[in-house]
Amino acid sequence: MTEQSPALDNLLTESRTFPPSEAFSAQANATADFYAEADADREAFWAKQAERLHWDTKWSQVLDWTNAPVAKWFVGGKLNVAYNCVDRHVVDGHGDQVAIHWVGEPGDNRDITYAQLKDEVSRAANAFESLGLSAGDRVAIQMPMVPEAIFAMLACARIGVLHSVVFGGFSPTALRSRVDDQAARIVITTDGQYRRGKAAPMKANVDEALEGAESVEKVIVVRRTGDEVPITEGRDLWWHELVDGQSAEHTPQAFDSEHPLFILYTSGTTGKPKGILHTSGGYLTQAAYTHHNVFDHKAGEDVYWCTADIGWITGHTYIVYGPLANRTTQVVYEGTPNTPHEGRHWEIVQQHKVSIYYTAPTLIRTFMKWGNEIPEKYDLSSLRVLGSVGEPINPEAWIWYRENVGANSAPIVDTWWQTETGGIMISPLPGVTSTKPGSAQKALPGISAKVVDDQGVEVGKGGGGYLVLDKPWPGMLRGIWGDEERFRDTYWSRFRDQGYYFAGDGAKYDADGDIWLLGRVDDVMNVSGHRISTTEVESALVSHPTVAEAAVVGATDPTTGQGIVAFVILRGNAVDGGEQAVQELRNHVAKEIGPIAKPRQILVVQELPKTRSGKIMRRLLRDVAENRQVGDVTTLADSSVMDLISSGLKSGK
Ligand code: 6R9
Repeated sequence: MTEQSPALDNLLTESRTFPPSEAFSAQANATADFYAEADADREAFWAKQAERLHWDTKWSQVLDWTNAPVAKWFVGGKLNVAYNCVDRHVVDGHGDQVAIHWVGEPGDNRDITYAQLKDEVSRAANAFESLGLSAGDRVAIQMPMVPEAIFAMLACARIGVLHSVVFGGFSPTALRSRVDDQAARIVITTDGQYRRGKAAPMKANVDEALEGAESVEKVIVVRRTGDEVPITEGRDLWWHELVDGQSAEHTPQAFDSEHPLFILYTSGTTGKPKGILHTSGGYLTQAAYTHHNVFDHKAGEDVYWCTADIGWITGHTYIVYGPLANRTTQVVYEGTPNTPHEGRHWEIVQQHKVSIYYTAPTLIRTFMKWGNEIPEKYDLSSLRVLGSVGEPINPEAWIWYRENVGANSAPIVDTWWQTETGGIMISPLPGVTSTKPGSAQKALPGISAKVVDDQGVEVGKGGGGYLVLDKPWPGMLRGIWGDEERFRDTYWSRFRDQGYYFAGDGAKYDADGDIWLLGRVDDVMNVSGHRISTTEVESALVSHPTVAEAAVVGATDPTTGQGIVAFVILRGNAVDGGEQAVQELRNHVAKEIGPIAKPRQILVVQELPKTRSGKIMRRLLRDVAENRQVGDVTTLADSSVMDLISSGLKSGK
């Protein structure tokens, strides 16, 4: 693939734009001159952003890049991340403000104020110290979205221990490889978790994972479902027995700005998961700065809701660290979006008057599939900013989101970033940017991104190629846990001469110079010499009224090199996927993009294989399209999906 020109055929054209309203701009946190200010002196700009935080010792240097690609930000500075996210708001007189409106799946609720959060985090920190944990140790957390998961993360941060959150749906094998890789001393979990209205076991999976795990000394179990679980004497401890009796006083210690904060494993599409390492001062600065400006967040006024799971980087940066550093009042919801009914999210928005809502395209397409009449039943007038993250958002899904959720007025911020970047990198600024459906548009002030060709030369307007980050940024990863060589290899070797970070994504500039993300470069297909992005074909399919979701892969083809194979889920009320419907879809793609992009084959399926963050695992679909045995499914959110697809295809459904 590397020998070919990286230029993608820019086939799909989308030209709608939505300028911000004057009223919104007048009150917006961000202004257009941020770009010029940051360009004039990037380090001064970031130093100003770091002033959002409480530093026990001020830094002496903003950036040290002499040991590139391992950056040091706010060199010499000292801070406590948990103090910044919790205590200081209480000290500033906001102890009674609700930090978390927690909504349990079965209908139970808990409102937690900043003062209560401070007590909970302090007790947990005291408990962890009583077990002998100290700065630099590692703790693995596999939990559903319960408040104790957030307490545990912050308690780790408070004592300088690295947490590593493993998505609740991951298998025992996936958990074990992560626990071993970091040599975690403690694992925290729950007895069970609610999924789709039912209590499912969690501790049992952890027990299976930890059989013979040498590094693990204790397992702390939070009671959630109340189901009985086997307890291993000497190893297992109940959270309530260990934590509840502890003192609510705990003095936070200031750690170096570069003290490690957490490890988060990212699946990647192939190979062993990478333990992405983040540190303290720079990460928290970028988290707070981006959350404030990209979501136009106003402390004490907005009610914010990010629907991510804490097992994903989005849950780390935009549920825990960014929002809490900014004294946000937020909703945290435990369950699935259709439990007990398909309007659950809108019911929560209405009840809590949510004003900022941040979710993933996969969920937006699911809402489309369920039908417009569901959100129509609720009062969504409190919503004023909408966000999207995780994948390119198809223009049709973007427009649906705007019309059916945002009352045709709330700005949509399509935020591009990665586990590795720590925080948002490319996004419109609400109140500043005229938004475009399907484009993340511009690097944020202080961030620099480029689209380059194979040689690392920036392409012109209208050109396509690879997305790179050409200047260091505060939230950047500081390495892959235990594997410095892989860190350099994966991200820094492709454009070594230029010193660029290679993001692994394809992208293009439009005529205005705005950036459009085109998916992972491994997802680019080559059909008769034309490089076509899976994203564009998927967007064309989703723009057809009968299609709710689509996943496209390139399968080896004797005549064209690769042939396009599409997997589609039809909308709730759509006709079933007979031969005629499939023909119509093929013709629709040909009309939208061009005959070259016409799928060779379209398969109607009930589900698509997705990761915890809703990304489609095309590698597995490629296996199906090429009639191969399906590969490793351990990072799927629901590992039974592949069986469903294979059996559906066999039975001709
Ligand atoms: C935050 C997160 C990173 C990959 C990234 C890209 C895709 C994320 C996107 C997007 C287009 C967006 N991605 N946001 N693509 N537009 N707004 O998702 O982190 O799980 O590490 O995934 O997700 O392909 O490279 P992570």
